[in-house]
Amino acid sequence: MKYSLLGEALSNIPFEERTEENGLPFWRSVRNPIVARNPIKGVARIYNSAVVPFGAGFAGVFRGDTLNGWPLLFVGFSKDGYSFDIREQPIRMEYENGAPYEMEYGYDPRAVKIGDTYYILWCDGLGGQPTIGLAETKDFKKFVFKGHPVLPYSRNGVMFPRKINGEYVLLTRPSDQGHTPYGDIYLSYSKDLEYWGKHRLVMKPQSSWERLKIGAGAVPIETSEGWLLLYHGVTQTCSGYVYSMGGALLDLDDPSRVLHRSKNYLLTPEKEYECVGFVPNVVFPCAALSDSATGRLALYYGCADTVFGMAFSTTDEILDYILGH
Ligand code: BMA
Repeated sequence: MKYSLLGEALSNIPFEERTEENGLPFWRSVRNPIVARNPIKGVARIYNSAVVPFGAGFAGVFRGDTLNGWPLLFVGFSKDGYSFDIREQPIRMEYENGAPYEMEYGYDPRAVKIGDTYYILWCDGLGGQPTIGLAETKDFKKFVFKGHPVLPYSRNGVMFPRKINGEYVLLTRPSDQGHTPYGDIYLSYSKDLEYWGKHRLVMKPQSSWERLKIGAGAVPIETSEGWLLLYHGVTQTCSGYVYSMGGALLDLDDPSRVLHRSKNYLLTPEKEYECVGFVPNVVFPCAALSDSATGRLALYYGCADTVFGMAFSTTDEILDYILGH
């Protein structure tokens, strides 16, 4: 391996050899979509969702749009990282005192393990307005709601997988009430997961394919060259938005510093299940598994706001692509 992955080894990472030669660093699973339409009773579409290693397999927090059009979060488990047993009851959260947390809606979840705790972040309603919700779980059965790190309006909350200089670090994308036609990635620090501050701008749209807005995607991956951030970028065409995936490397000690950033996208809607659906032309990364022993990476991403897919790459291919473009 040319570049090292500094995270943990994951010997059971799902992985497939390269099948696509389109000049991009990622290739899609031949099993896509891994979650198809109408996946569980009462849910029409599961797409932008989070997957993490859990026990001997994997756990997922899924965005499911119900038959009345309302987005909620669902939990699921998998032995192999491909087939998930997704529970039909939406996730119920509680406050630390055991009182139920009434979630207005929940979408685009991310999940990260820090120490022995999994933190779930998602787009949550606060007074009906979108912002980031934060919850913790150890077993994916009991979810304790920890509050809203930032005020409305915000989306795409993603936490780094370890403290940096003694503090938790959170990426967000301040926005507005609707389908925001702008947006930059910011970060905030916290010593206790309760009070967040020291807000910094990380990056703004740069290339034409992301000229409207960008938002953090998967949990940043620690490499010898910096934090690998896979993010989504949106452009506007005469027939609507197009969501692609970009890649950047952030400074390990000061992740508000962008060291390198690819001018080209790393993945863009090409397959029919990415180009046709509830919202056409969307690839929306939310999670990535990585194996430090081999440098392999498995990406989970939503496709056309309709189904859920996977793509694969290696740290060497991704970093060479970012550094070369
Ligand atoms: C964003 C979010 C995502 C969605 C995308 C494309 O604003 O709502 O959940 O995938 O739009 O519709």
